[in-house]
Amino acid sequence: MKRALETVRAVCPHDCPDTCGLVVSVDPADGRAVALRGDKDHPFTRGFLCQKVSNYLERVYHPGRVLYPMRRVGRKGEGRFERITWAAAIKEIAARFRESAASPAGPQAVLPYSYAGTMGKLMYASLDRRFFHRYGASLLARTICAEAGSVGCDVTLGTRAMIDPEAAVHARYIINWGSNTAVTNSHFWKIEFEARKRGAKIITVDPYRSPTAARSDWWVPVRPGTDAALALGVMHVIFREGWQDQDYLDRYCLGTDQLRDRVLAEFPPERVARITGLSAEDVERFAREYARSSELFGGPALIRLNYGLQRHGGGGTAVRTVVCLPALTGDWRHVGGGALLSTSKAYPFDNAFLERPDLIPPGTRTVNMVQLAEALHGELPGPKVAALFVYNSNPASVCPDQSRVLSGLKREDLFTVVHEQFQTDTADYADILLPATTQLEHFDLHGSYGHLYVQANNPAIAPLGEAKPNTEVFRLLAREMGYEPELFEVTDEELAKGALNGTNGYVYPQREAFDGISLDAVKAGPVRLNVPTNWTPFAEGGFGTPSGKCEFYSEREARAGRDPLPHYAPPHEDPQTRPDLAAKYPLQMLTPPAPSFLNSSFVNVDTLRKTAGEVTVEMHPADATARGIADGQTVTVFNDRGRFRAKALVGDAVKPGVVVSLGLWWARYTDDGANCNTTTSTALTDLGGGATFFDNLVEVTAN
Ligand SMILES: Nc1nc2c(c(=O)[nH]1)N[C@H]1C(S)=C(S)[C@@H](COP(=O)(O)OP(=O)(O)OC[C@H]3O[C@@H](n4cnc5c(=O)[nH]c(N)nc54)[C@H](O)[C@@H]3O)O[C@H]1N2
Ligand SMILES: Nc1nc2c(c(=O)[nH]1)N[C@H]1C(S)=C(S)[C@@H](COP(=O)(O)OP(=O)(O)OC[C@H]3O[C@@H](n4cnc5c(=O)[nH]c(N)nc54)[C@H](O)[C@@H]3O)O[C@H]1N2
Ligand SMILES: [Mo]
Repeated sequence: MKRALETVRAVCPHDCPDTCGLVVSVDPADGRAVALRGDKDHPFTRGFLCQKVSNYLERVYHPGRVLYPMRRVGRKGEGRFERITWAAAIKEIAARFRESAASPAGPQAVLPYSYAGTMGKLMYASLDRRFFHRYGASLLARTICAEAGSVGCDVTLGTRAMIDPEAAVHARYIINWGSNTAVTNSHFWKIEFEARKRGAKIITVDPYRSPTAARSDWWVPVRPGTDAALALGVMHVIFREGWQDQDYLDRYCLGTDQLRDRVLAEFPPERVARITGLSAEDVERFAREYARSSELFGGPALIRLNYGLQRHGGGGTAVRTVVCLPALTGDWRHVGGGALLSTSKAYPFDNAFLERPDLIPPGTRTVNMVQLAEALHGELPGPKVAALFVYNSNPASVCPDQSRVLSGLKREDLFTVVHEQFQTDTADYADILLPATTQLEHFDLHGSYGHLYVQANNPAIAPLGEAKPNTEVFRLLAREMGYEPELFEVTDEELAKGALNGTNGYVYPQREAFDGISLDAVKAGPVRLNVPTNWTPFAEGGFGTPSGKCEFYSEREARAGRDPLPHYAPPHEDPQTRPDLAAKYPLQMLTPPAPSFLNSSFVNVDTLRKTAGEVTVEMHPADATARGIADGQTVTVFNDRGRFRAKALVGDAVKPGVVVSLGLWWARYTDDGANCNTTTSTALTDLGGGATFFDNLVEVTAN
């Protein structure tokens, strides 16, 4: 007789706004997961999964899983290892850490390096942070993705731009701004399409005709890094025509007169057209449709703002500027109107309880993760990194200035630990490689940055091989170091309970969002935060800024010695302001991830790599012809930092002067062992110290 399968409720842990509910079927006879599908009862993700996660069991049971602790036997980067025991691995790591702490460089020569391989609250940041804080390691500024926009939003709104994503069905003019929503946020894209059925118009502001742009009613091909200029031009037209919601401005905003004076004087559509590469008519049309959305389309306008515009020198200011728009039009008043970057701040998790920042020794330096190349070569203030502990991240593939990251990882005097599920490009450089569990093998608690439900991930299967969750690795290390049991002998469930109970962390705007939400309830299925249906957080102002208003004029920015008003800051590598650099490298290159990868995750899953095809570079026929490049030909993309080979795709997905190479490939699956990050730079954004991956001038040659 066939035995009934057990079903377990789980959560997709990957760095994506959708945070899907999963249902895993396990065969009790051998404890093996035999099926994984979307949770139909999840109010937001409704049972639909992306291609990557529908194939998740291929990832979990991948023959390339790291299953045992290992020590390097070959040269660094060769990826040859021998199996050792957990006890030996932990002993060796602790000994190296003690050695570092006793050396003249001190504990700050140890650098933890992690990002969002998993977004689970416990595996992303809990005992790992406690451990490194207790030890006194260098702090890591986790800036590689979202910091420019977070700080940009914060200047204007005092929190992230957010609305209830489910309310977006009521929007009637939807702008995907630097957002490949159809791919990177596919459940929200469904909502956009539902709104479209009800009469909404969908537009996409993107230099690349992404899948989202291609399926929108209007593709607005702004020149890379010039979004702030576009937004300021739109404001010019709104004020010139008197289309602003003066009542909203008078009640809830600060600095309207200064903003109006600036945009009327400095950002007429003709100037904006020269900066952005759009026509003045398109700027006028954009402003008209946006500001008069109710009249023209029957409802409010919504900006789905994402990360594309942030990854440029002026990316922080671009976000700061774009999120001023819904206050000008008063769209925040209306259900579904406003702007949405991230709902993460709606969750009042007690991060201080999880991470214990009070343990950080005073004066500890912070290393910006974008500048790993500099950190490994001893070019930052403070001690040269002597030991690196990598988890939840694959810096050899995802960091800018890849050649210098790799030469740093090759240093013979560097001790590198990598805790991973797979032998990634980074793992190849490890001295000690530790096996990590996947989401099916551990417990975790989840918020989301794209919806408003709290979820628990229940473990479905036993850890494969000797894999251990992140929390357990730091329990073992803390024990070996002799650290306080009250800090580390805490179970994952206790951590989750504490995270749900507390409200010590920075929380805005809804402190009560967790009231009455118990861990038991969350383990049984997704629980909506305590926020009203069709939540409109800023309908009556109530912003998180010091003044409580939407701050066009920012006293904080003035005090920091920066421009107190929204403005346009050109990219670092801008052909208009850097003609010297553009003479050598005339093409602005964007490198967003290929749809079937998640940054560098999933590249090793055969089905998904086949879908992605190969490394390509998309270019306009005018640029191809000028270089004697034919469609389908292999070309070299390069600048002073590095080079990589790619297949040229010649077509009209980009305008002249822009090229796109979808990432983020692992070295072993490319012809030349390099990916697009050989060409990207470690220069930072104007606000937040973020990465500038898309601010990158290159040349392409036909050989
Ligand atoms: N399938 C899939 N989903 C993902 C991810 C993934 O790798 N794969 N990554 C996840 C993560 S970590 C993140 S942060 C999010 C990212 O989500 P998105 O921000 O939606 O994704 P990106 O592809 O990085 O960038 C979006 C678009 O911005 C465009 N862009 C580049 N420069 C500019 C510019 O100057 N101005 C404007 N207006 N647009 C510009 C790019 O061409 C790209 O089409 O997605 C998450 N979801
Ligand atoms: N050129 C260019 N570079 C980019 C980007 C781009 O668009 N263009 N995107 C940037 C963005 S948006 C981001 S967010 C970063 C992402 O950079 P990363 O955070 O490094 O993301 P991933 O490439 O997904 O690698 C995550 C790794 O964590 C591992 N992992 C998953 N779960 C666990 C776990 O529970 N424990 C441990 N120990 N490991 C685990 C996975 O196997 C995977 O190898 O990349 C950035 N890099
Ligand atoms: Mo990201």
